[in-house]
Amino acid sequence: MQRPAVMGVVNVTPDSFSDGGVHVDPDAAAAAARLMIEDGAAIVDIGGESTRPGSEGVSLEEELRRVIPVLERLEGLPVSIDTAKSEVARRALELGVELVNDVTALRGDPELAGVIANGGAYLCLMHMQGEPRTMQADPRYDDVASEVAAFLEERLAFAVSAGIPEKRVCLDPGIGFGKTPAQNFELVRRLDVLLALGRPVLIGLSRKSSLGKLFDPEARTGTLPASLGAAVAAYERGASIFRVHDVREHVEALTAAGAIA
Ligand code: HH2
Repeated sequence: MQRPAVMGVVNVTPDSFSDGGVHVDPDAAAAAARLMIEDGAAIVDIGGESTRPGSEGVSLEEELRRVIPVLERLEGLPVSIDTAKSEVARRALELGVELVNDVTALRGDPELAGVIANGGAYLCLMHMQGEPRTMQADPRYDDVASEVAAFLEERLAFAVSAGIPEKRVCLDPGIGFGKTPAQNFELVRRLDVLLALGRPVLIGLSRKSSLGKLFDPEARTGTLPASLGAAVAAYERGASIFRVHDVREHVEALTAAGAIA
């Protein structure tokens, strides 16, 4: 079993579903990212656009205004950029960012694949059914695990054909992106179907509403203990990268799980 790697989340947004408004000041965002690295994060994911259910997206100018000052303050540290925009990625890579986390899996901006290939960056390809504005309306699958795997296999082939080496790509089933709680849990339960593609799997369960809904049908976020339990369950099924808001707690939980594994 691979050692678990934790990706800390810093959303430089007013409206992210769980940390919206917390890190809008660039000094505060950079300080939060540094603390996550001290707490054991392998990388910190900086995002300037919320993709929560119902969100509309932001302009290029606004996204740059949010993330560039933070990236400037983090030069030399392990950072990824959560963006679907090639210009944001290009500027981020110039500032030393190592990984592009694209929730559209290279279906959004046609220039993005070239920017990643030329910059020699790592890439996370994520599955999403529909788009954030409407994706939770009525998600449907015949077989969620095999449909998500087929999508990611096709997107991986596309990335490789665009010049991004396969060994630089990780795959993510996109927990909460056009999926019911039952579909999210089935994806984790059947992670072997994704692992068969031969790439590391990243999972973002942290604070997601599927976890909260186990206890309260109206919940919009999940609790920390539920996030930790779900991360360990995903680790035991082969996930190796964990995108989380509470870094120290996940590092401890996953280190314990890793010691037993
Ligand atoms: N989840 C969110 C955003 N980006 N990227 C990947 N690869 N996987 C995920 O599961 C994922 C992601 C949503 O969480 P968050 O960033 O906390 O919220 P928001 O999109 O509202 O900013």
